[in-house]
Amino acid sequence: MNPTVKYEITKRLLAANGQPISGQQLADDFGLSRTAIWKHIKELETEGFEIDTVKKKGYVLTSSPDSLQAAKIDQYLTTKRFGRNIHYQVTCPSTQPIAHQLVQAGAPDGSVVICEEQTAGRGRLARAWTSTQGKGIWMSVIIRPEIPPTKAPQFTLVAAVAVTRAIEEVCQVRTEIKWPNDLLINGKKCTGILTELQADIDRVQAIILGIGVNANQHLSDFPQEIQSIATSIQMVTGQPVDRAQLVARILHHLEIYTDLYVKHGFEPLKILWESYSCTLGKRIKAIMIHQTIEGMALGITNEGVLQVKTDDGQIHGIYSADIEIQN
Ligand code: BT5
Repeated sequence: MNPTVKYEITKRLLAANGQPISGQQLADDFGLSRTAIWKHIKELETEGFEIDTVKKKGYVLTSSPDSLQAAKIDQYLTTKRFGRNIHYQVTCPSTQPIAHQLVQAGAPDGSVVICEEQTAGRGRLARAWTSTQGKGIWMSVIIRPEIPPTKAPQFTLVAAVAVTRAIEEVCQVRTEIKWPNDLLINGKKCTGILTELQADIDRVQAIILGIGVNANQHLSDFPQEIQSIATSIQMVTGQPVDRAQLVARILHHLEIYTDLYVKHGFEPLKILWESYSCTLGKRIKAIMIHQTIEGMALGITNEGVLQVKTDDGQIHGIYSADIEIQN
């Protein structure tokens, strides 16, 4: 069965807003028989779409599954490039290696790999990322900016601002950014960001931005060992999140902030980042692979480097670390 036709039929049904769509019209538009259209409709039903057949009028979509397939995201998309090429899988080990392969195959700027469940989701330093089936947003966005590799790490901060804004707008809840890659609600982690890179010596080929958002989990969906540190948006607001709408909004802000960053650098985004930060002005412990530094988090530079003042008055620039906030 042609996946493009199925995608287009799904889009048409979603856009019809409960109005019937004639089977004959679909058949004419796609150059197929009515039986072929009917087969696509039956397949959509196996995927959880509920479709009534109304005599002499056509097909009516009465409900659609809570899934992240392209047609569902597409109905909310406002972007030019981001999310215009979506690779959807129900389950996969991790969206990151798939995105890396797509980069090699020439996937365009703004391509997205997204799934319902990751069986081997990953965080930084090969840590595990829990990605429960159908409850969150597990996606990798391929970005192809014209920048040198030294400007790539700030994409974690750019993405943090984009996701924060999107969650605030779609779910009416404020998240705080814990430098560099965590979004917290009430001090618990609801989003993690993983920035990976394919680059030549002097030019970025692609940034592979992994974004994991806990949307609709209950506490029992998290493994015991992270129940005290993790949260989901629904756990805080009590409202289920329309994941497809949130994905589209994240992509909306990500496209705008990416373009802004590539054109004007981090400075215009820094004020926004600072306004959402829960790290600055606090006493923190920065745990790095070979060193731990304790002190006051003063600010970030335009390069995204965290500045920490230790008790002896020295100021240290920290490029990457795990942060514990102490007050
Ligand atoms: C991160 O790493 O926070 C980056 C997470 C990126 C996940 C996305 S999902 C789509 C894409 N595909 C992938 O395979 N990954 C990306 P880090 O800062 O190292 O945090 C990892 C730590 O967060 C773990 O060691 C746990 O303590 C905790 N953790 C694991 N799963 C979690 C979850 N679902 N919610 C909150 N905390 C979690």
